[in-house]
Order: sequence, then structure tokens, then C-alpha cells
Amino acid sequence: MSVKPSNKNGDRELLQTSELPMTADAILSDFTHYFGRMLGRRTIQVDSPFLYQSVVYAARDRLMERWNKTRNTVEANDSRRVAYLSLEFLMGRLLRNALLNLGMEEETTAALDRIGLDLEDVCEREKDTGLGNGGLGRLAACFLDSCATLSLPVVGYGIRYQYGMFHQRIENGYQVEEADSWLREGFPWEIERIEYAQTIKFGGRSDVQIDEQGRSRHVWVDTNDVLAIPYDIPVPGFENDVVNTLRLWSAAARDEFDLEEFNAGSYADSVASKNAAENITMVLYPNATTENGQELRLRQQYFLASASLQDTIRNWQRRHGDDFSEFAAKNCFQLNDTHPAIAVAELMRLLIDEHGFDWNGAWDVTRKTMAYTNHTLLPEALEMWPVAMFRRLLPRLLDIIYEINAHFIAEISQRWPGDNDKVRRMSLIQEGADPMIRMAYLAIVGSFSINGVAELHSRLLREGLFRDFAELWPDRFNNKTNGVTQRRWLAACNPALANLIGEKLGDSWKTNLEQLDALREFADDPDFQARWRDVKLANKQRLAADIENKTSLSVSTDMMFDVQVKRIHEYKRQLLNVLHAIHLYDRIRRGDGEGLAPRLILIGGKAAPGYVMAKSVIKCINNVARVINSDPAMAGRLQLIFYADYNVSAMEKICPAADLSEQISTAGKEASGTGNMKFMMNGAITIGTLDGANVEIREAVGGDNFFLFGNTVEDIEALRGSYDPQALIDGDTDFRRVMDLLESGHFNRFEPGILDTLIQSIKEPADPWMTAADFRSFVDAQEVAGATYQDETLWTRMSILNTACSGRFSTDRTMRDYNDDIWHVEPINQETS
Ligand code: 26Q
Repeated sequence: MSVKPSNKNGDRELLQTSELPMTADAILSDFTHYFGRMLGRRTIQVDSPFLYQSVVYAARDRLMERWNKTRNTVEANDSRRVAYLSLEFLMGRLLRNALLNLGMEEETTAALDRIGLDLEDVCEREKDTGLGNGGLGRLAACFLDSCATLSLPVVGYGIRYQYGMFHQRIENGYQVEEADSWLREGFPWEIERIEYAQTIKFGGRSDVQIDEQGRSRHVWVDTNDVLAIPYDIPVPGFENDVVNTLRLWSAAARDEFDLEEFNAGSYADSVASKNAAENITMVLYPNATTENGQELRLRQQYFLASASLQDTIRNWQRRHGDDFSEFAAKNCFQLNDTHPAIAVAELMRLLIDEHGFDWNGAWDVTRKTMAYTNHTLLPEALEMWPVAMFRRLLPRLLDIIYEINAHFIAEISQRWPGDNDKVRRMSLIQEGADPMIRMAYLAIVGSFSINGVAELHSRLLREGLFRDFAELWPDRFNNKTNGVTQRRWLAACNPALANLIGEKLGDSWKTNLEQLDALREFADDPDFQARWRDVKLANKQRLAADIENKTSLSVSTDMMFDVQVKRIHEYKRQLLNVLHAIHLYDRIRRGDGEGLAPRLILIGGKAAPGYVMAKSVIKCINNVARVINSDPAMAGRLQLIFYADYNVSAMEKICPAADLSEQISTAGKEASGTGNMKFMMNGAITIGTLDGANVEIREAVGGDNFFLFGNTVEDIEALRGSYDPQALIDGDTDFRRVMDLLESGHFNRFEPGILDTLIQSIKEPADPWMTAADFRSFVDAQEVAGATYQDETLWTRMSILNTACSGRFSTDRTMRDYNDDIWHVEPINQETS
């Protein structure tokens, strides 16, 4: 140990002289220290959280040295850096990933083995860090893994919700939500950094004061302040000794409680304001349109944006004092959807009100540092906030947004003189009885880059939703196709397949996924095919055991595992999948099931608690499942199972075991999808529409290795107006029979009427999801998929080719694209130990 002399701020650094060894001996000794001395435990019970925690501490110690080194290198080089602002980081479990990236999996296994423990069991004890809803949150987590692996200086900023994504239980077929108290047993990965707490203002009023020099200054006064306390989580890169940071903010009252109020006798009131402050980071919002416009959600968004920007500025001033001339050259803020878009106005406020910038200077910095990623095409999902709510909660920010809008409208009027309609369309404010702020427009106007998340999605943004803006600023619009990290979604979750691939190709695919292309050579090799099938079978057995455990239904691995797991939403069309299940059931029942591939249809996902239709879809799946699974005629031929409480860890068991990947959204509605990529990487074949990244998946693997069906975006567009679902039902005997079964009450014998709304939605000419329009082609494509499955050699070939062609769907590629086109940061040049 030694002490490094003071830097210019007078800080001295305590240095460790030697790094901790990665040997089983050393790991076991540290484990023993934490378990016995720090946590004060003696008996080894397999289910104890303390075993898991002690392993984490041993791993965290080894991360800590590298973490400091990374931080020091970035600071010393004054590197340009990125802050990824996101209301969601769906991290899942962290232990296995950390051990894998640190290269200490084997030694840790050996260490635990000596005391009769299995690393697998210890890892399973970790609760998911579920601080996200689905795709957008998981994407942020994969981005962090890839940035650390590419040595890019990127810090994630998010919220430390006390309660993450709720847990789902199924009771009588209905979803029941349970709180996710993921912090209850403690979270050993985080480090509280109270020294970097920030103050966040709410309420009060915006005022103008004249300062000593006679200049007018905007002030925001009489505010209710809340503290933002950061908690850091390490993000290790793969075998490169880089450790980046995920910084999550937690809200706390500025004063423990209001002493004056307390002394005046109103103890309850004094505690109430503490509660109000801490409420801000209490719970993650589910992604339902019914949750739009909730005041607490706006508080969360501003809380994150303000804390993260202030933190960046604090860090800047530590190095540069009040000289902001290089700030824009050295910082970039990537906005994960519009959720943190208020950062555009907040950066303006901080620069003008607190750091002496004039309007143009501040706007220049803002426009050079902000970049916005859009994740949805659904117009109803675009965020808008009532002006009235802003005035009450964030009055100074409302001033700024109005002023940004005034400048912007002047620009449009100059470019298109007299085009008032355009001004009205593009204004940041939607006028009306209750005027609203259009957050996507604020994000666009304030950013130098606007991207979609798949080729098709980015094109539809330019041509549709954001057409006016793309016409005004064509160069700002770009595409960045999503990806997933192969470290979690192949290496860690499918070790058997990873080893088989490793035997042929070595391990370089772990950091260069395009290497998988060389697998194509083995697609027809009978020995390789047999081993490929063995791996899939073992993964199916593992999943079957898990399902049997959860549902007490027994599952045969001879069946094709036909899987759809994702949030329940009408546009994702779980209902279309159910219609197909009913169709197969009907065929088998009427004796037309000869030659059908035996199938397990597995559906999983959570419905937002306020999304009534999505919840009926879950009930419908469960009711149909009960009828199918209790019919002896279906035994060994057809099974339908709802997988409860689907989450990141569930996907780690599911995707290695899937044969068929269901990606069946209405064309033009799914921005990208990322589950589709996880399945492909693990050798599942996609049945899908030309939507989101499916288009690029099909392009990569070739039309022969993808089951395509359904109307295209153009077809759907053309159909609107003349869409007649009843005629489609009447004109198709199979469809007619499925609807008759549903309408006869066959699946809800003692629950009359409960499926009526769903049934009606299929028959509705105005159905935005056009489920009936794709029924026939879906059933036909499923028939081809089933027949193909029975040709073992052909199926295995297609499966291998899917993995082989998944190279471009790594977030390593995605992050390189972001960096080349948007961020332009240099990799951290850290001496490796
Ligand atoms: C809305 C209102 C109030 C509170 C919360 C929300 C909210 C929260 C989360 C709205 C949307 C989300 C999440 C959206 C999401 O996950 N989008 C998905 O992003 C993926 C990554 O780009 C894409 O692959 C998916 O296609 C897209 O649906």
C-alpha cells in the first residue's frame, strides 16, 4: 500500500501495491473472510443469500482495482466521453457475467468446489436487477457490456428504483402483480457515493433579477429541493481490464425531516415531505399508454436528467474550472428515447442560469452534445406533457422550452414563409384546450443526431412520423440497428453451444461475432449436425425441467419448442399465436392431425398493470392452454404453456432451448426487436413478418432459412379503409372454425363473456393490428415450419446457418456504429495488468 501525492485539487490517492491473485486459493480465502468475518455467518446452507454475497465481494475486490485504473486513465487523458441517459437499465443477474469477463469463472468454480458448493447454484441465488420494462432497458444493458468490452469511455446514468419490474403470478389464468423488492437482502454490487450527491429543484417560480452589473438574470426560487444520491455499479469489459460505471440516482429528502415543522408539533407533516422526496425513485413505471402524463413520472425524468448533467458539469469543473470552451468537444449525451429528453432544456438552464452562458452560447453547446434515439413508431406512445403540469413542477424549464420553440419557429418561418400549417405541425407545443409539450420534437430540435433502431424503422421515421424534420435537417437522421451482447446471450447462457463453436472456430467470436460466419462450412457436416442437435436437446431438457418445476406440467423434448416471449402488447400479436394454437387443436380433434410436427407452444410476458386488453390476452392464453393440455387427444402432439414471470434470467434458459422464434408483429409497428436476435444467435429459426430487425435478420440468413409470412408495411397501408375481417373469416374454413370455437364459449365454459372484447377486436374493421389479415399466411408458414422440423437434417442445417449469420447482431457492432457516426470517442488506452 502507498499514497500517491496530491493532484491539483489536493486529493491524495491510496494505492494498492499488488493486485489480488485470481487463484482458487485466493478466491476461497477472500470468500471465507467475507462470509465469516464481514457477514458474520458460519453455516453453509445452499439457499443462503450470504454465500452468493460473499462470492460477489470476492469478485468485486478484483473489479475494484481495475475500476480505479479505468477511471484514472480517463481522467488523466481528459478523454472525450459519452453519458448514456436512460430511465431503464435491465441488467439481469451480474455475477456470472462479471466472472466471465474477469476470466475467473474456472478458478471460482474450483474454489467453491472445495467447500462442496456449485457455482451454478450460487449464481441462481442472485435476484435479477430488473430496472426496466423490456427491449429498451435490456438494450441499454447490452450497450454497457459492449462499450466496456470495446474500451469506450461511456457511463450509464439511470435511476435506482426501490422497486423494479413487478413479478407476475398467474391466478385462475389472470395476471397478478407482486412488488419486486430486489434490494431487500442488500445489493452487494453497488457503492454509495454520497460525496457526489446533487440537489434537484422542483416547484417554486421562475423570476428575473438584476445582478450587480445591471444584467438581468433568470432565477428559479422558492423551490422544494430533493437530494440525488448516486450509487455506482461496475461494468467490466471482456478480458480487457476495463471497468466502466453505471451510476444510478436515488432520491432523498434534503433534511432528514423539517425541524421547524417538527417543533411546531406537526411530526406527521414533517415526515410526509421526506416521503414525498423519496417517492421519486420508489418504483419503475410500466410501459402503458395509461401511464402517460403522470406527474411522478415527469419528476423521475427531470430528476435523472438534472442529476446526471450536474454530475457531468461538476466533474468538468474539477478538471477545467470555469472554462467551458472545450465542454462540447469533450462530452456527448445519448438520450434513450424521449424519457430523458428534458435534458435538452435542463442543460440550457444550467449553462445560462448557473454558469454565465448567453442563449446562443448555451444553445451551441446543447446542440453539439445531445443525440436522440427513437424506439417507437406508435404515435400514441409519443410522450407529451401538459404545459400546465410543467408550469407547476418545472416553471423555469417551461420558460426555456418556450424560448427554444420561439427560435425554432423563426427558423421554420424563414425556410417556409407563410406555411402556418407546417409551423403548427412542427411546433414543440401542441395547441388546444390543454396545450401539451411534444417531447420527441424537443429531443429532435435539441440534438445533432436522431436515430432509429433498425433500417426499416429509421426509414419509416424519416418518411412518416418525423418527415417534416427530416426534410429540414436530413443530415441529422441516421440508423443504428440494435444488437445484443454475445457474452451474455451465447457464451454465458449457452455454454454447451459456445464450447462446440469453440472447438471449430476458437474463441475470437466472443469479441468479434462476425467470425461465426465460418460455421457455415459445417452446416451440412453430419457429425457436427449430430452434436449441434445434442446441445439443443440438452438445453431443451434443462428448460423442460424448469417448466415442470414451475407448472407441474410434464414436457416432452421431442416436441418442437415454438416460443414467443416478450411484453404482452396488441401490436406484438400474441393473439395471432393463440389463433394458430386453436387451429392446431381443432385439426387434431377432428382427426386431421396426422403428420403434424409435435409442438410445445410457449408464450411468456408481462402485461402493464393498467393495460386491460393485454391482461385479457394472458387470460385467453391460459384458458386455451387449460383446454388443450387436459385433452388426452393432444398428448404428445400439442401443448400450450404460459411461462409466468418472464424476465432476463428466464430468457437465459429459454433462448438456448428454442427451435422456432415467433416475431409476428404487425408490419411497421415493432421498431426493431432484440429477442429475435437472441433466438437467432442460439440457433432458433424465425417465423416472422417483415417488421423491425426481422428484415435484416432475413437478409443476413437468406430467405430459405426464415419462415416469412404476412402483409408488408405497404400492404397494411393499402388495406386500411377496405379491411374486412369478417369476410376473411367467412372465406376461410380453418379461420371460421377457430372463431366458432372461441365464440361458442369452448374455452370459457364457466366464465361467460370474458373473451368477448378480444374476439370483437379480431373482427373489428378498424383493428389497427390487422390480426385477421395475416391469419392465413401465418397458418401456412407454420405448416411449412412444422414440416421442415420433421426433416431433421434440413432443420439442423437451417439452425446452424442462423447462428452462423447472426454476426452483425452483436451490440459490439452497434456500439462501433454509434461511435463512428455519433460519439467519436477514443478507446481507453489502459495498461493491462
Ligand atoms: C411510457 C409512459 C409512461 C411510463 C413509461 C413509458 C414507457 C416505458 C418504457 C414507454 C416505453 C418503454 C419501452 C419501450 C421499449 O422497450 N421499446 C422497444 O425498444 C427496443 C430497443 O430498441 C426495440 O427493439 C423494440 O422494438 C421497442 O418496442
